[in-house]
Amino acid sequence: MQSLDQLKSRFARDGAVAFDMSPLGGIVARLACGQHNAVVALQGAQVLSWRHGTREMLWLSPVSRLGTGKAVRGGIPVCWPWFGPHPNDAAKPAHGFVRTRIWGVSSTGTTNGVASLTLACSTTPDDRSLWPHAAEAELTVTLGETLALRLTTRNTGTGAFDLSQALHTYFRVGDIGDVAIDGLAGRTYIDKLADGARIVEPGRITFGAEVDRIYLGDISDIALEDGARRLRIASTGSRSAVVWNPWIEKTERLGDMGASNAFRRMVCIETANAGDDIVTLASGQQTALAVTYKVDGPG
Ligand code: TA6
Repeated sequence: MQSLDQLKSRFARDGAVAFDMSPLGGIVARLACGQHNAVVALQGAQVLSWRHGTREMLWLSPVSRLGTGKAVRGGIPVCWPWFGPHPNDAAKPAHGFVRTRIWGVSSTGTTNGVASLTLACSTTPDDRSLWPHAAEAELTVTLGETLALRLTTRNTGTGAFDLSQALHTYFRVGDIGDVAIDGLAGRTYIDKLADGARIVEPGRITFGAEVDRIYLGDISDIALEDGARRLRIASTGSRSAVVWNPWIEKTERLGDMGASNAFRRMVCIETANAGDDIVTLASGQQTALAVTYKVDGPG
């Protein structure tokens, strides 16, 4: 595991990439580009914060801590190498096993003020009981006027495997009652709250109860309306998007959202390979899941 001093000497980039110990209890990278900033934990390669100017764009539970053995609630968790319950053993952790792993920094950069950070995590022989394949995940986070993430998976083993994954982004909103999502009208979604019923989305999505859906098909351009503010979500390498808000009862059940009404300040829109959108990688093959977030409306 890389020490803080090693990271500072090898990968810090003046004015663009710095490393320090977060008050949450783990090493983080701090990216800066002009008046924009992002914070990425080495644990889980998880973006914890993205400040576009003075506005925090991501929701993070106030009770989340690093190094507890539990995934941090909020920011952009990396669900890999499976999304949701384990493909054939519900007793295994949901959303894969890399959210609590310390990823290694493999590179940092700054070009024309845009800051980038690449982290990597490989499966080990000890992981075979969880997932009997060999693979490497690499996440590149790029901060400029936009925030971009690219999650590359390489099959480093001898056999093929099926991969499902998600960039499980928790967006911070003013109030869920003022939120609408455009770009998914006409798409079929799997409703996880209705025994997996498949329903065609008639129009823009608004919220008045728990929502947990996997939208399928061309989801390459989604817009999040949060009152007067608008965020564009452009993805590649994905034919599924998850929309989730836990609402009252699930917030209670989760127990780590920080407040019983915390669901009012967040919505998850996740760029994924999930549901029917599973990627099969032969030995030596790779695939990339990528998303770019652009603030459209008033900052
Ligand atoms: O992406 C939505 C979802 O699958 C929900 O069903 C809920 O379980 C959420 O992910 C959070 O999962 P986590 O394992 O982080 O508690």
